[in-house]
Amino acid sequence: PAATVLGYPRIGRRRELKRALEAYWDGRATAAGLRRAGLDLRRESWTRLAALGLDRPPSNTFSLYDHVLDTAVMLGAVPERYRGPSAEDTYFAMARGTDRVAPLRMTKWFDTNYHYIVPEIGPDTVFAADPGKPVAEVREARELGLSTRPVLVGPVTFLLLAQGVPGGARRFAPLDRLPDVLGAYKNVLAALAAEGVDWVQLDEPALAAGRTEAELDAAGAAYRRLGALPDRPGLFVATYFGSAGAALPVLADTPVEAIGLDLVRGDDHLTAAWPEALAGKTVVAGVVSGRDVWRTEPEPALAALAALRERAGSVSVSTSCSLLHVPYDLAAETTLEPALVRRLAFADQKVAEVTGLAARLAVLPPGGGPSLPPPAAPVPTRPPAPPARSPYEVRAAAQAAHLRLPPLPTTTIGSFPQTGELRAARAALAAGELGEAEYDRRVRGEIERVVRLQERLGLDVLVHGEPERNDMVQYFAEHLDGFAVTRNGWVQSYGSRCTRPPILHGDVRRGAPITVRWAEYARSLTAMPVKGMLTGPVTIVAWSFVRRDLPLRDVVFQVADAVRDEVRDLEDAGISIIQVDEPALRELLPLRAADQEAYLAWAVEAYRRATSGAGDRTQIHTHLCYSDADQILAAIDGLDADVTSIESARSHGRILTEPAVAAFARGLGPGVYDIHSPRVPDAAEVEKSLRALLDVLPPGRVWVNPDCGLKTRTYPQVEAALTNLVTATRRVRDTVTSGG
Ligand code: THG
Ligand code: ZN
Repeated sequence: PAATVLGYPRIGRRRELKRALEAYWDGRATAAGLRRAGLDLRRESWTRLAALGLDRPPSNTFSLYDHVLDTAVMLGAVPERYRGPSAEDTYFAMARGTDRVAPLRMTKWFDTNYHYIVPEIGPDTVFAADPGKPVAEVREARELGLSTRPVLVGPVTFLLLAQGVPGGARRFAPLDRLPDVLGAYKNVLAALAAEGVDWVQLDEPALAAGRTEAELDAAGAAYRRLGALPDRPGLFVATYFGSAGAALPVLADTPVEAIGLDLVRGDDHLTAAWPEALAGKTVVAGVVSGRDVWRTEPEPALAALAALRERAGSVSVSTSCSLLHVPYDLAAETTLEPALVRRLAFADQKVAEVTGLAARLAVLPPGGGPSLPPPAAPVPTRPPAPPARSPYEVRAAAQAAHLRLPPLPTTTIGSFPQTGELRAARAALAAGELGEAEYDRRVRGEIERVVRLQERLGLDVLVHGEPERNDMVQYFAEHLDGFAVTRNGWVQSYGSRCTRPPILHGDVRRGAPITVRWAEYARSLTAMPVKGMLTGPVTIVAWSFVRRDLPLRDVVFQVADAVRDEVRDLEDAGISIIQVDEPALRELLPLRAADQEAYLAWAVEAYRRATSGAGDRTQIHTHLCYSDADQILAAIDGLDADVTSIESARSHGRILTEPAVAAFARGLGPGVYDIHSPRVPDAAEVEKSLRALLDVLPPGRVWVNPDCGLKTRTYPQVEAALTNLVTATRRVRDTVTSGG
C-alpha cells in the first residue's frame, strides 16, 4: 500500500478498554463482556482508519494488556506456573500475578513510557504456535469488508526482549532458541496465508538499537529462513526508534519484500551507503513521527520520500513507529490555544498526514520535488552553569546540627494513598462544580489527616502526602509556563494505566510558587521536619511531549531553572529537607551506547542546576524507581544529593553490590517495603532487611523508607506496613546506638 501506519492506539477514545478491564478484574463484568468490549474497540479503529483513507489498516495491534505478552502466548511460551482454568486466567496471571504467583517482570518498551511484559524463555521452553488471535482479527475486519495487515512482534526482537528463566543456566541466552521460535512463526505465517492475508508486518525495533555481529547474523539467518517458506504472506520487516544502521544491509540481503525505516529518528538513512539489494524492495518510509504530537512539515518529508524513490523499488509512506504512543484525536481537545493546535497532530491527524503525503508523492514527477532540507540549526550557546554546593562533609555537618535526626531516620517517598473523595473533588473542580476555596479546604483536611497519621506512627521526617497532585509530572506542567495539558490525551503506560503527557511547546518559566503553600501548611501543623516534594527536570521532560526546535538538553535546563526557583522558595518557607525525584533518569538514556555519556553528563548537570541553590543546611533528597541502576551508578553519584532512596525491596538487596555502595557515598535509603505488592511485611522481616543493610553500609548513612510512593496502596496496608517499619527501626536503632 502507498500509505500506512505501523499501529494505532487501543485503550479507547474514552478509555473504554481501561474501564472494561478494571470491571472484569473487579468481578463486575464477565470474560464475554470483556471480549465484546475488545471487539467493539477493534471495529471502531478499523472503521476509522479506513475512513481516513488507509486501504489496508493494520490488525493484531489490539491487546488486552500488552502485545509482547500476546506474542508469548501466540508462540506457546507460557511458564507452567501461570496456567489457569481459562485463557483469561492464564493471560492475566502472567500480566498481574495472583495470590499464588508473582507476575512476570514488566519493563520499558525501548525508550518510550510504554511498559511491556518480559517473556520468560528457558532452554526447555516448548514453543507451539497458536495463531488464533491474529487470524481472528483478520476475520473480524473482513466482516467489515476490510483487508488488514496483521502486525506481529518479530522473532529477533521477541527473543532479545525476553529474559532467561530465573535460576536457569547462566550461559543461556533466549536468542539461542531462535531456530525453535522460527518453527512457531512458520506455522503462524502459514495460517495467515491460508486466511488470504497478503502482507504481514514483523516489528523489529531491536534491530535499530545497535546490535552485535552475532545478533545481526541471527537476524539475517531468521529472515532468510522465513523468506524461504513457500506458504507465507509478503514480509514487511519494520525497524524503528532509530536508524536501521548495520541491520539494513543484513535485511536487504534476505528475501523479505518490504523494510520499514524510521526517518524521524534515523536521520542518516538518506546519507549512509545504500545497499543495492533495496532497489528490488519496498521501503516503508516512516516520515511521520509516531512518538510526538507535532505536525509533520510536508516539504522535508516529501523531499525524503522523493530521494528514497530514486533508490528503492517502491516507497510507501508511513509513521515512524506505531501510533500507540500518541493520543487519538486532536479534535477531542477543546481547551488548547488555537495557535498551538495549528502545530499539533495526534494519531488521527497523523494518519491524514500519511495519506496526504502519499497522494502528493504519487503525482510528483521522477527526479522532481523539493530538495533535501539543509542541516539542522546550530546549537544555541548554553547558559552558564550555576555554582556547585559545598563539599558533602560540610553540608552533612550543617544538616546534622540543624535537623538533629536520630540514627536510621524513618521517612516515606512522598505520596500517600489517593482517596476516591479527593479524586472526585478534583474532577468537580475541573468541571466547575466545586469552587477553588472549597477544593483547597478539602486538600488541607487531607494534609492534616496525613500529618497526624505520620506523627502517630512515629516517623521522623514527614511529608504532606501530595493530595493536590493527579500525577507527579502533569501537576507541575499545569503550573509552569510553556506547557499545555490535554483533557482527553490519554496514552497507555501499561495494562489499564494511562497518563496524559503534557505538551512542552514554549520556553519554560515558573511564575508563582507551585508547591510552597501545601508544604508550608504541613510544616505549620507539626514540630517534626516536613520534606518538600518536587519532580526533577529530566523526569518532567521525559514524560512530556517536547518541542523539537531546541536541543533536548536546553529544554531540560529551562525546566531545571524553574525547579531551582521552587527549591529556593521552599527553603525560604522554612522547609529544610527537599526531595527532587528523578525516576526517569535512566529512561532517557540513549539506546546507542555512543550517545549515553553525553546524555548522562547534561542530565546530571540539569539536576545540579535544579538543586545547587540550596544552602548547606538544606538536605536534598532524591528518589529513583528502578532496580537496574548499574548502568548509571556514576550518574546517580554525580547528582550529589544528600540522601538517595531507591527501589530495592523487590530485588532483595541485589542493588547493593559493592560498586553501588561505593557510588552512594552519601545517605542511602534502600526501600525495605515493596509498595508494588499488597503484602504487608512484618516487623521481623523489616528488621532482617535493616540488619543486612548495616552489614554493608555505615549506620550513619542509612535511611529507612518504603521503596516508592504509597499512592497505589490502601490506608490499612500503609498503616500496618509503616507501623512495622518503625517498630523494626527502633529495635535496630537500640542496638546501633548502644555500640552494637
Ligand atoms: N507519571 C507519569 N508517567 C509515569 C509514571 C507516573 N511513567 C512510568 C511510571 N510512573 C508507571 N506508570 C504509571 C502510569 C499511570 C498510572 C500509574 C503508573 C496511573 N494512571 C491513572 C490511571 O490510569 O487511572 C491516571 C492518573 C491521572 O489522573 O493522571 O495510575 O507516575 N506521567
Ligand atoms: Zn519510585
